Amino acid sequence: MHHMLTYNLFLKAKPIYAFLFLGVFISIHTQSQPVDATTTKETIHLYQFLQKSLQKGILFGHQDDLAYGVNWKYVVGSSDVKEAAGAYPSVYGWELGRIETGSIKNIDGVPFAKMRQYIQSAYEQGGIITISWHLNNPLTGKSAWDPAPGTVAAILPGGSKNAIYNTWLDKVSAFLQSLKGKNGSYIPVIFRPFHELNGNWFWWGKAHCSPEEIIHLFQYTVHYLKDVKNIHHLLYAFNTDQFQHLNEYEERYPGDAFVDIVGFDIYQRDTNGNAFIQNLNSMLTDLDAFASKHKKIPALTEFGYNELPDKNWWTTVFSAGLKGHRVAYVLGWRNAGTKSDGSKEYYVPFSGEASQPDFIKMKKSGLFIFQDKLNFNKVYQ
Ligand code: BMA
Repeated sequence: MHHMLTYNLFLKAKPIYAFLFLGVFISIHTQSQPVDATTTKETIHLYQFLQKSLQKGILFGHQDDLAYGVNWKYVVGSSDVKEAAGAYPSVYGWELGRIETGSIKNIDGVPFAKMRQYIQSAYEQGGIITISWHLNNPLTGKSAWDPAPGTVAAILPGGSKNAIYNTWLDKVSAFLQSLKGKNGSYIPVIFRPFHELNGNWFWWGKAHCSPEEIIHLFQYTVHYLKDVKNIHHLLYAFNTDQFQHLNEYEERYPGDAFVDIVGFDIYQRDTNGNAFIQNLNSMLTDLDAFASKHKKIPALTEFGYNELPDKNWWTTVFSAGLKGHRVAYVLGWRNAGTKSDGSKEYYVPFSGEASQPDFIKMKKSGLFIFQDKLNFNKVYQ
């Protein structure tokens, strides 16, 4: 009788063992762990979810999605992606620029208090959060686009502005530590500092520092957040702008111990869709090779074709370039609408925008995963 009971229990428990086995199998198979060995349970689950999703589809993301769109601002529940395609994006990009100055609003006017709420509400629905930082130039006090030579060297340990940079990291840390879900857990964040570092437009760009300096700065930043501030709910993303060859990509890579996600940013800037597809194809092929070799998660960390001049862009260009590649997520840049200088900026459709039907077609194709396919347990538990 006793044995019978044990056997029955075993039979009942079997699916659980099968899941355990599957979990062990997946982790052995992928053989990679987040940079932060003491990261939270939710962050590890996000990391594993991103790896699994590589086999299922590409997570569709959008910058500032819940804060504003082309024709609206700060309307709770609103989203251009949702209004265009019937579902929220699954990845949400946010930007910390100006937090270092103590400002209550970011570089694009988004109050940090609202940003925190949007992040919290997306998290509860299984949304994935990634954060960039167009930080001012700590040497000159001007913007991120002030490429004064020697800035990177000045903020490294021993440099004249290292102490200032540390206080800026303290402010970033305070915001990151304020991100908690209903259950009290820290909200995992894919942190993406020093983006597009092979370009020359930011002070951390290629022409303004040596590979050793920027690598040191990236490593120092990870170390400071993780070991000095004790933040353990981050995945770290390294990303370049467009690159010609993999050696250009590798030149400023901070190393496997400092990076979880590898990517690049790409924008279509003229009407030549075929050239864009070819570019995307060749860079994604390189990125995949790099990601496989280093056991990192590949992603398209920013993309866009401003004002979407081609109404069939989503299926005939964007999807065509992505198809057949391993990409965990893509992040469309912000739908700023009409800016103060009169220029327009938007990268995803809104209701009634010309490429909306093609965007819906793209969503139906199943190549992408939107938030309607996710929930909190699936991503974080
Ligand atoms: C740029 C543009 C700017 C914005 C900046 C930081 O690419 O969208 O308008 O201020 O990103 O978000």
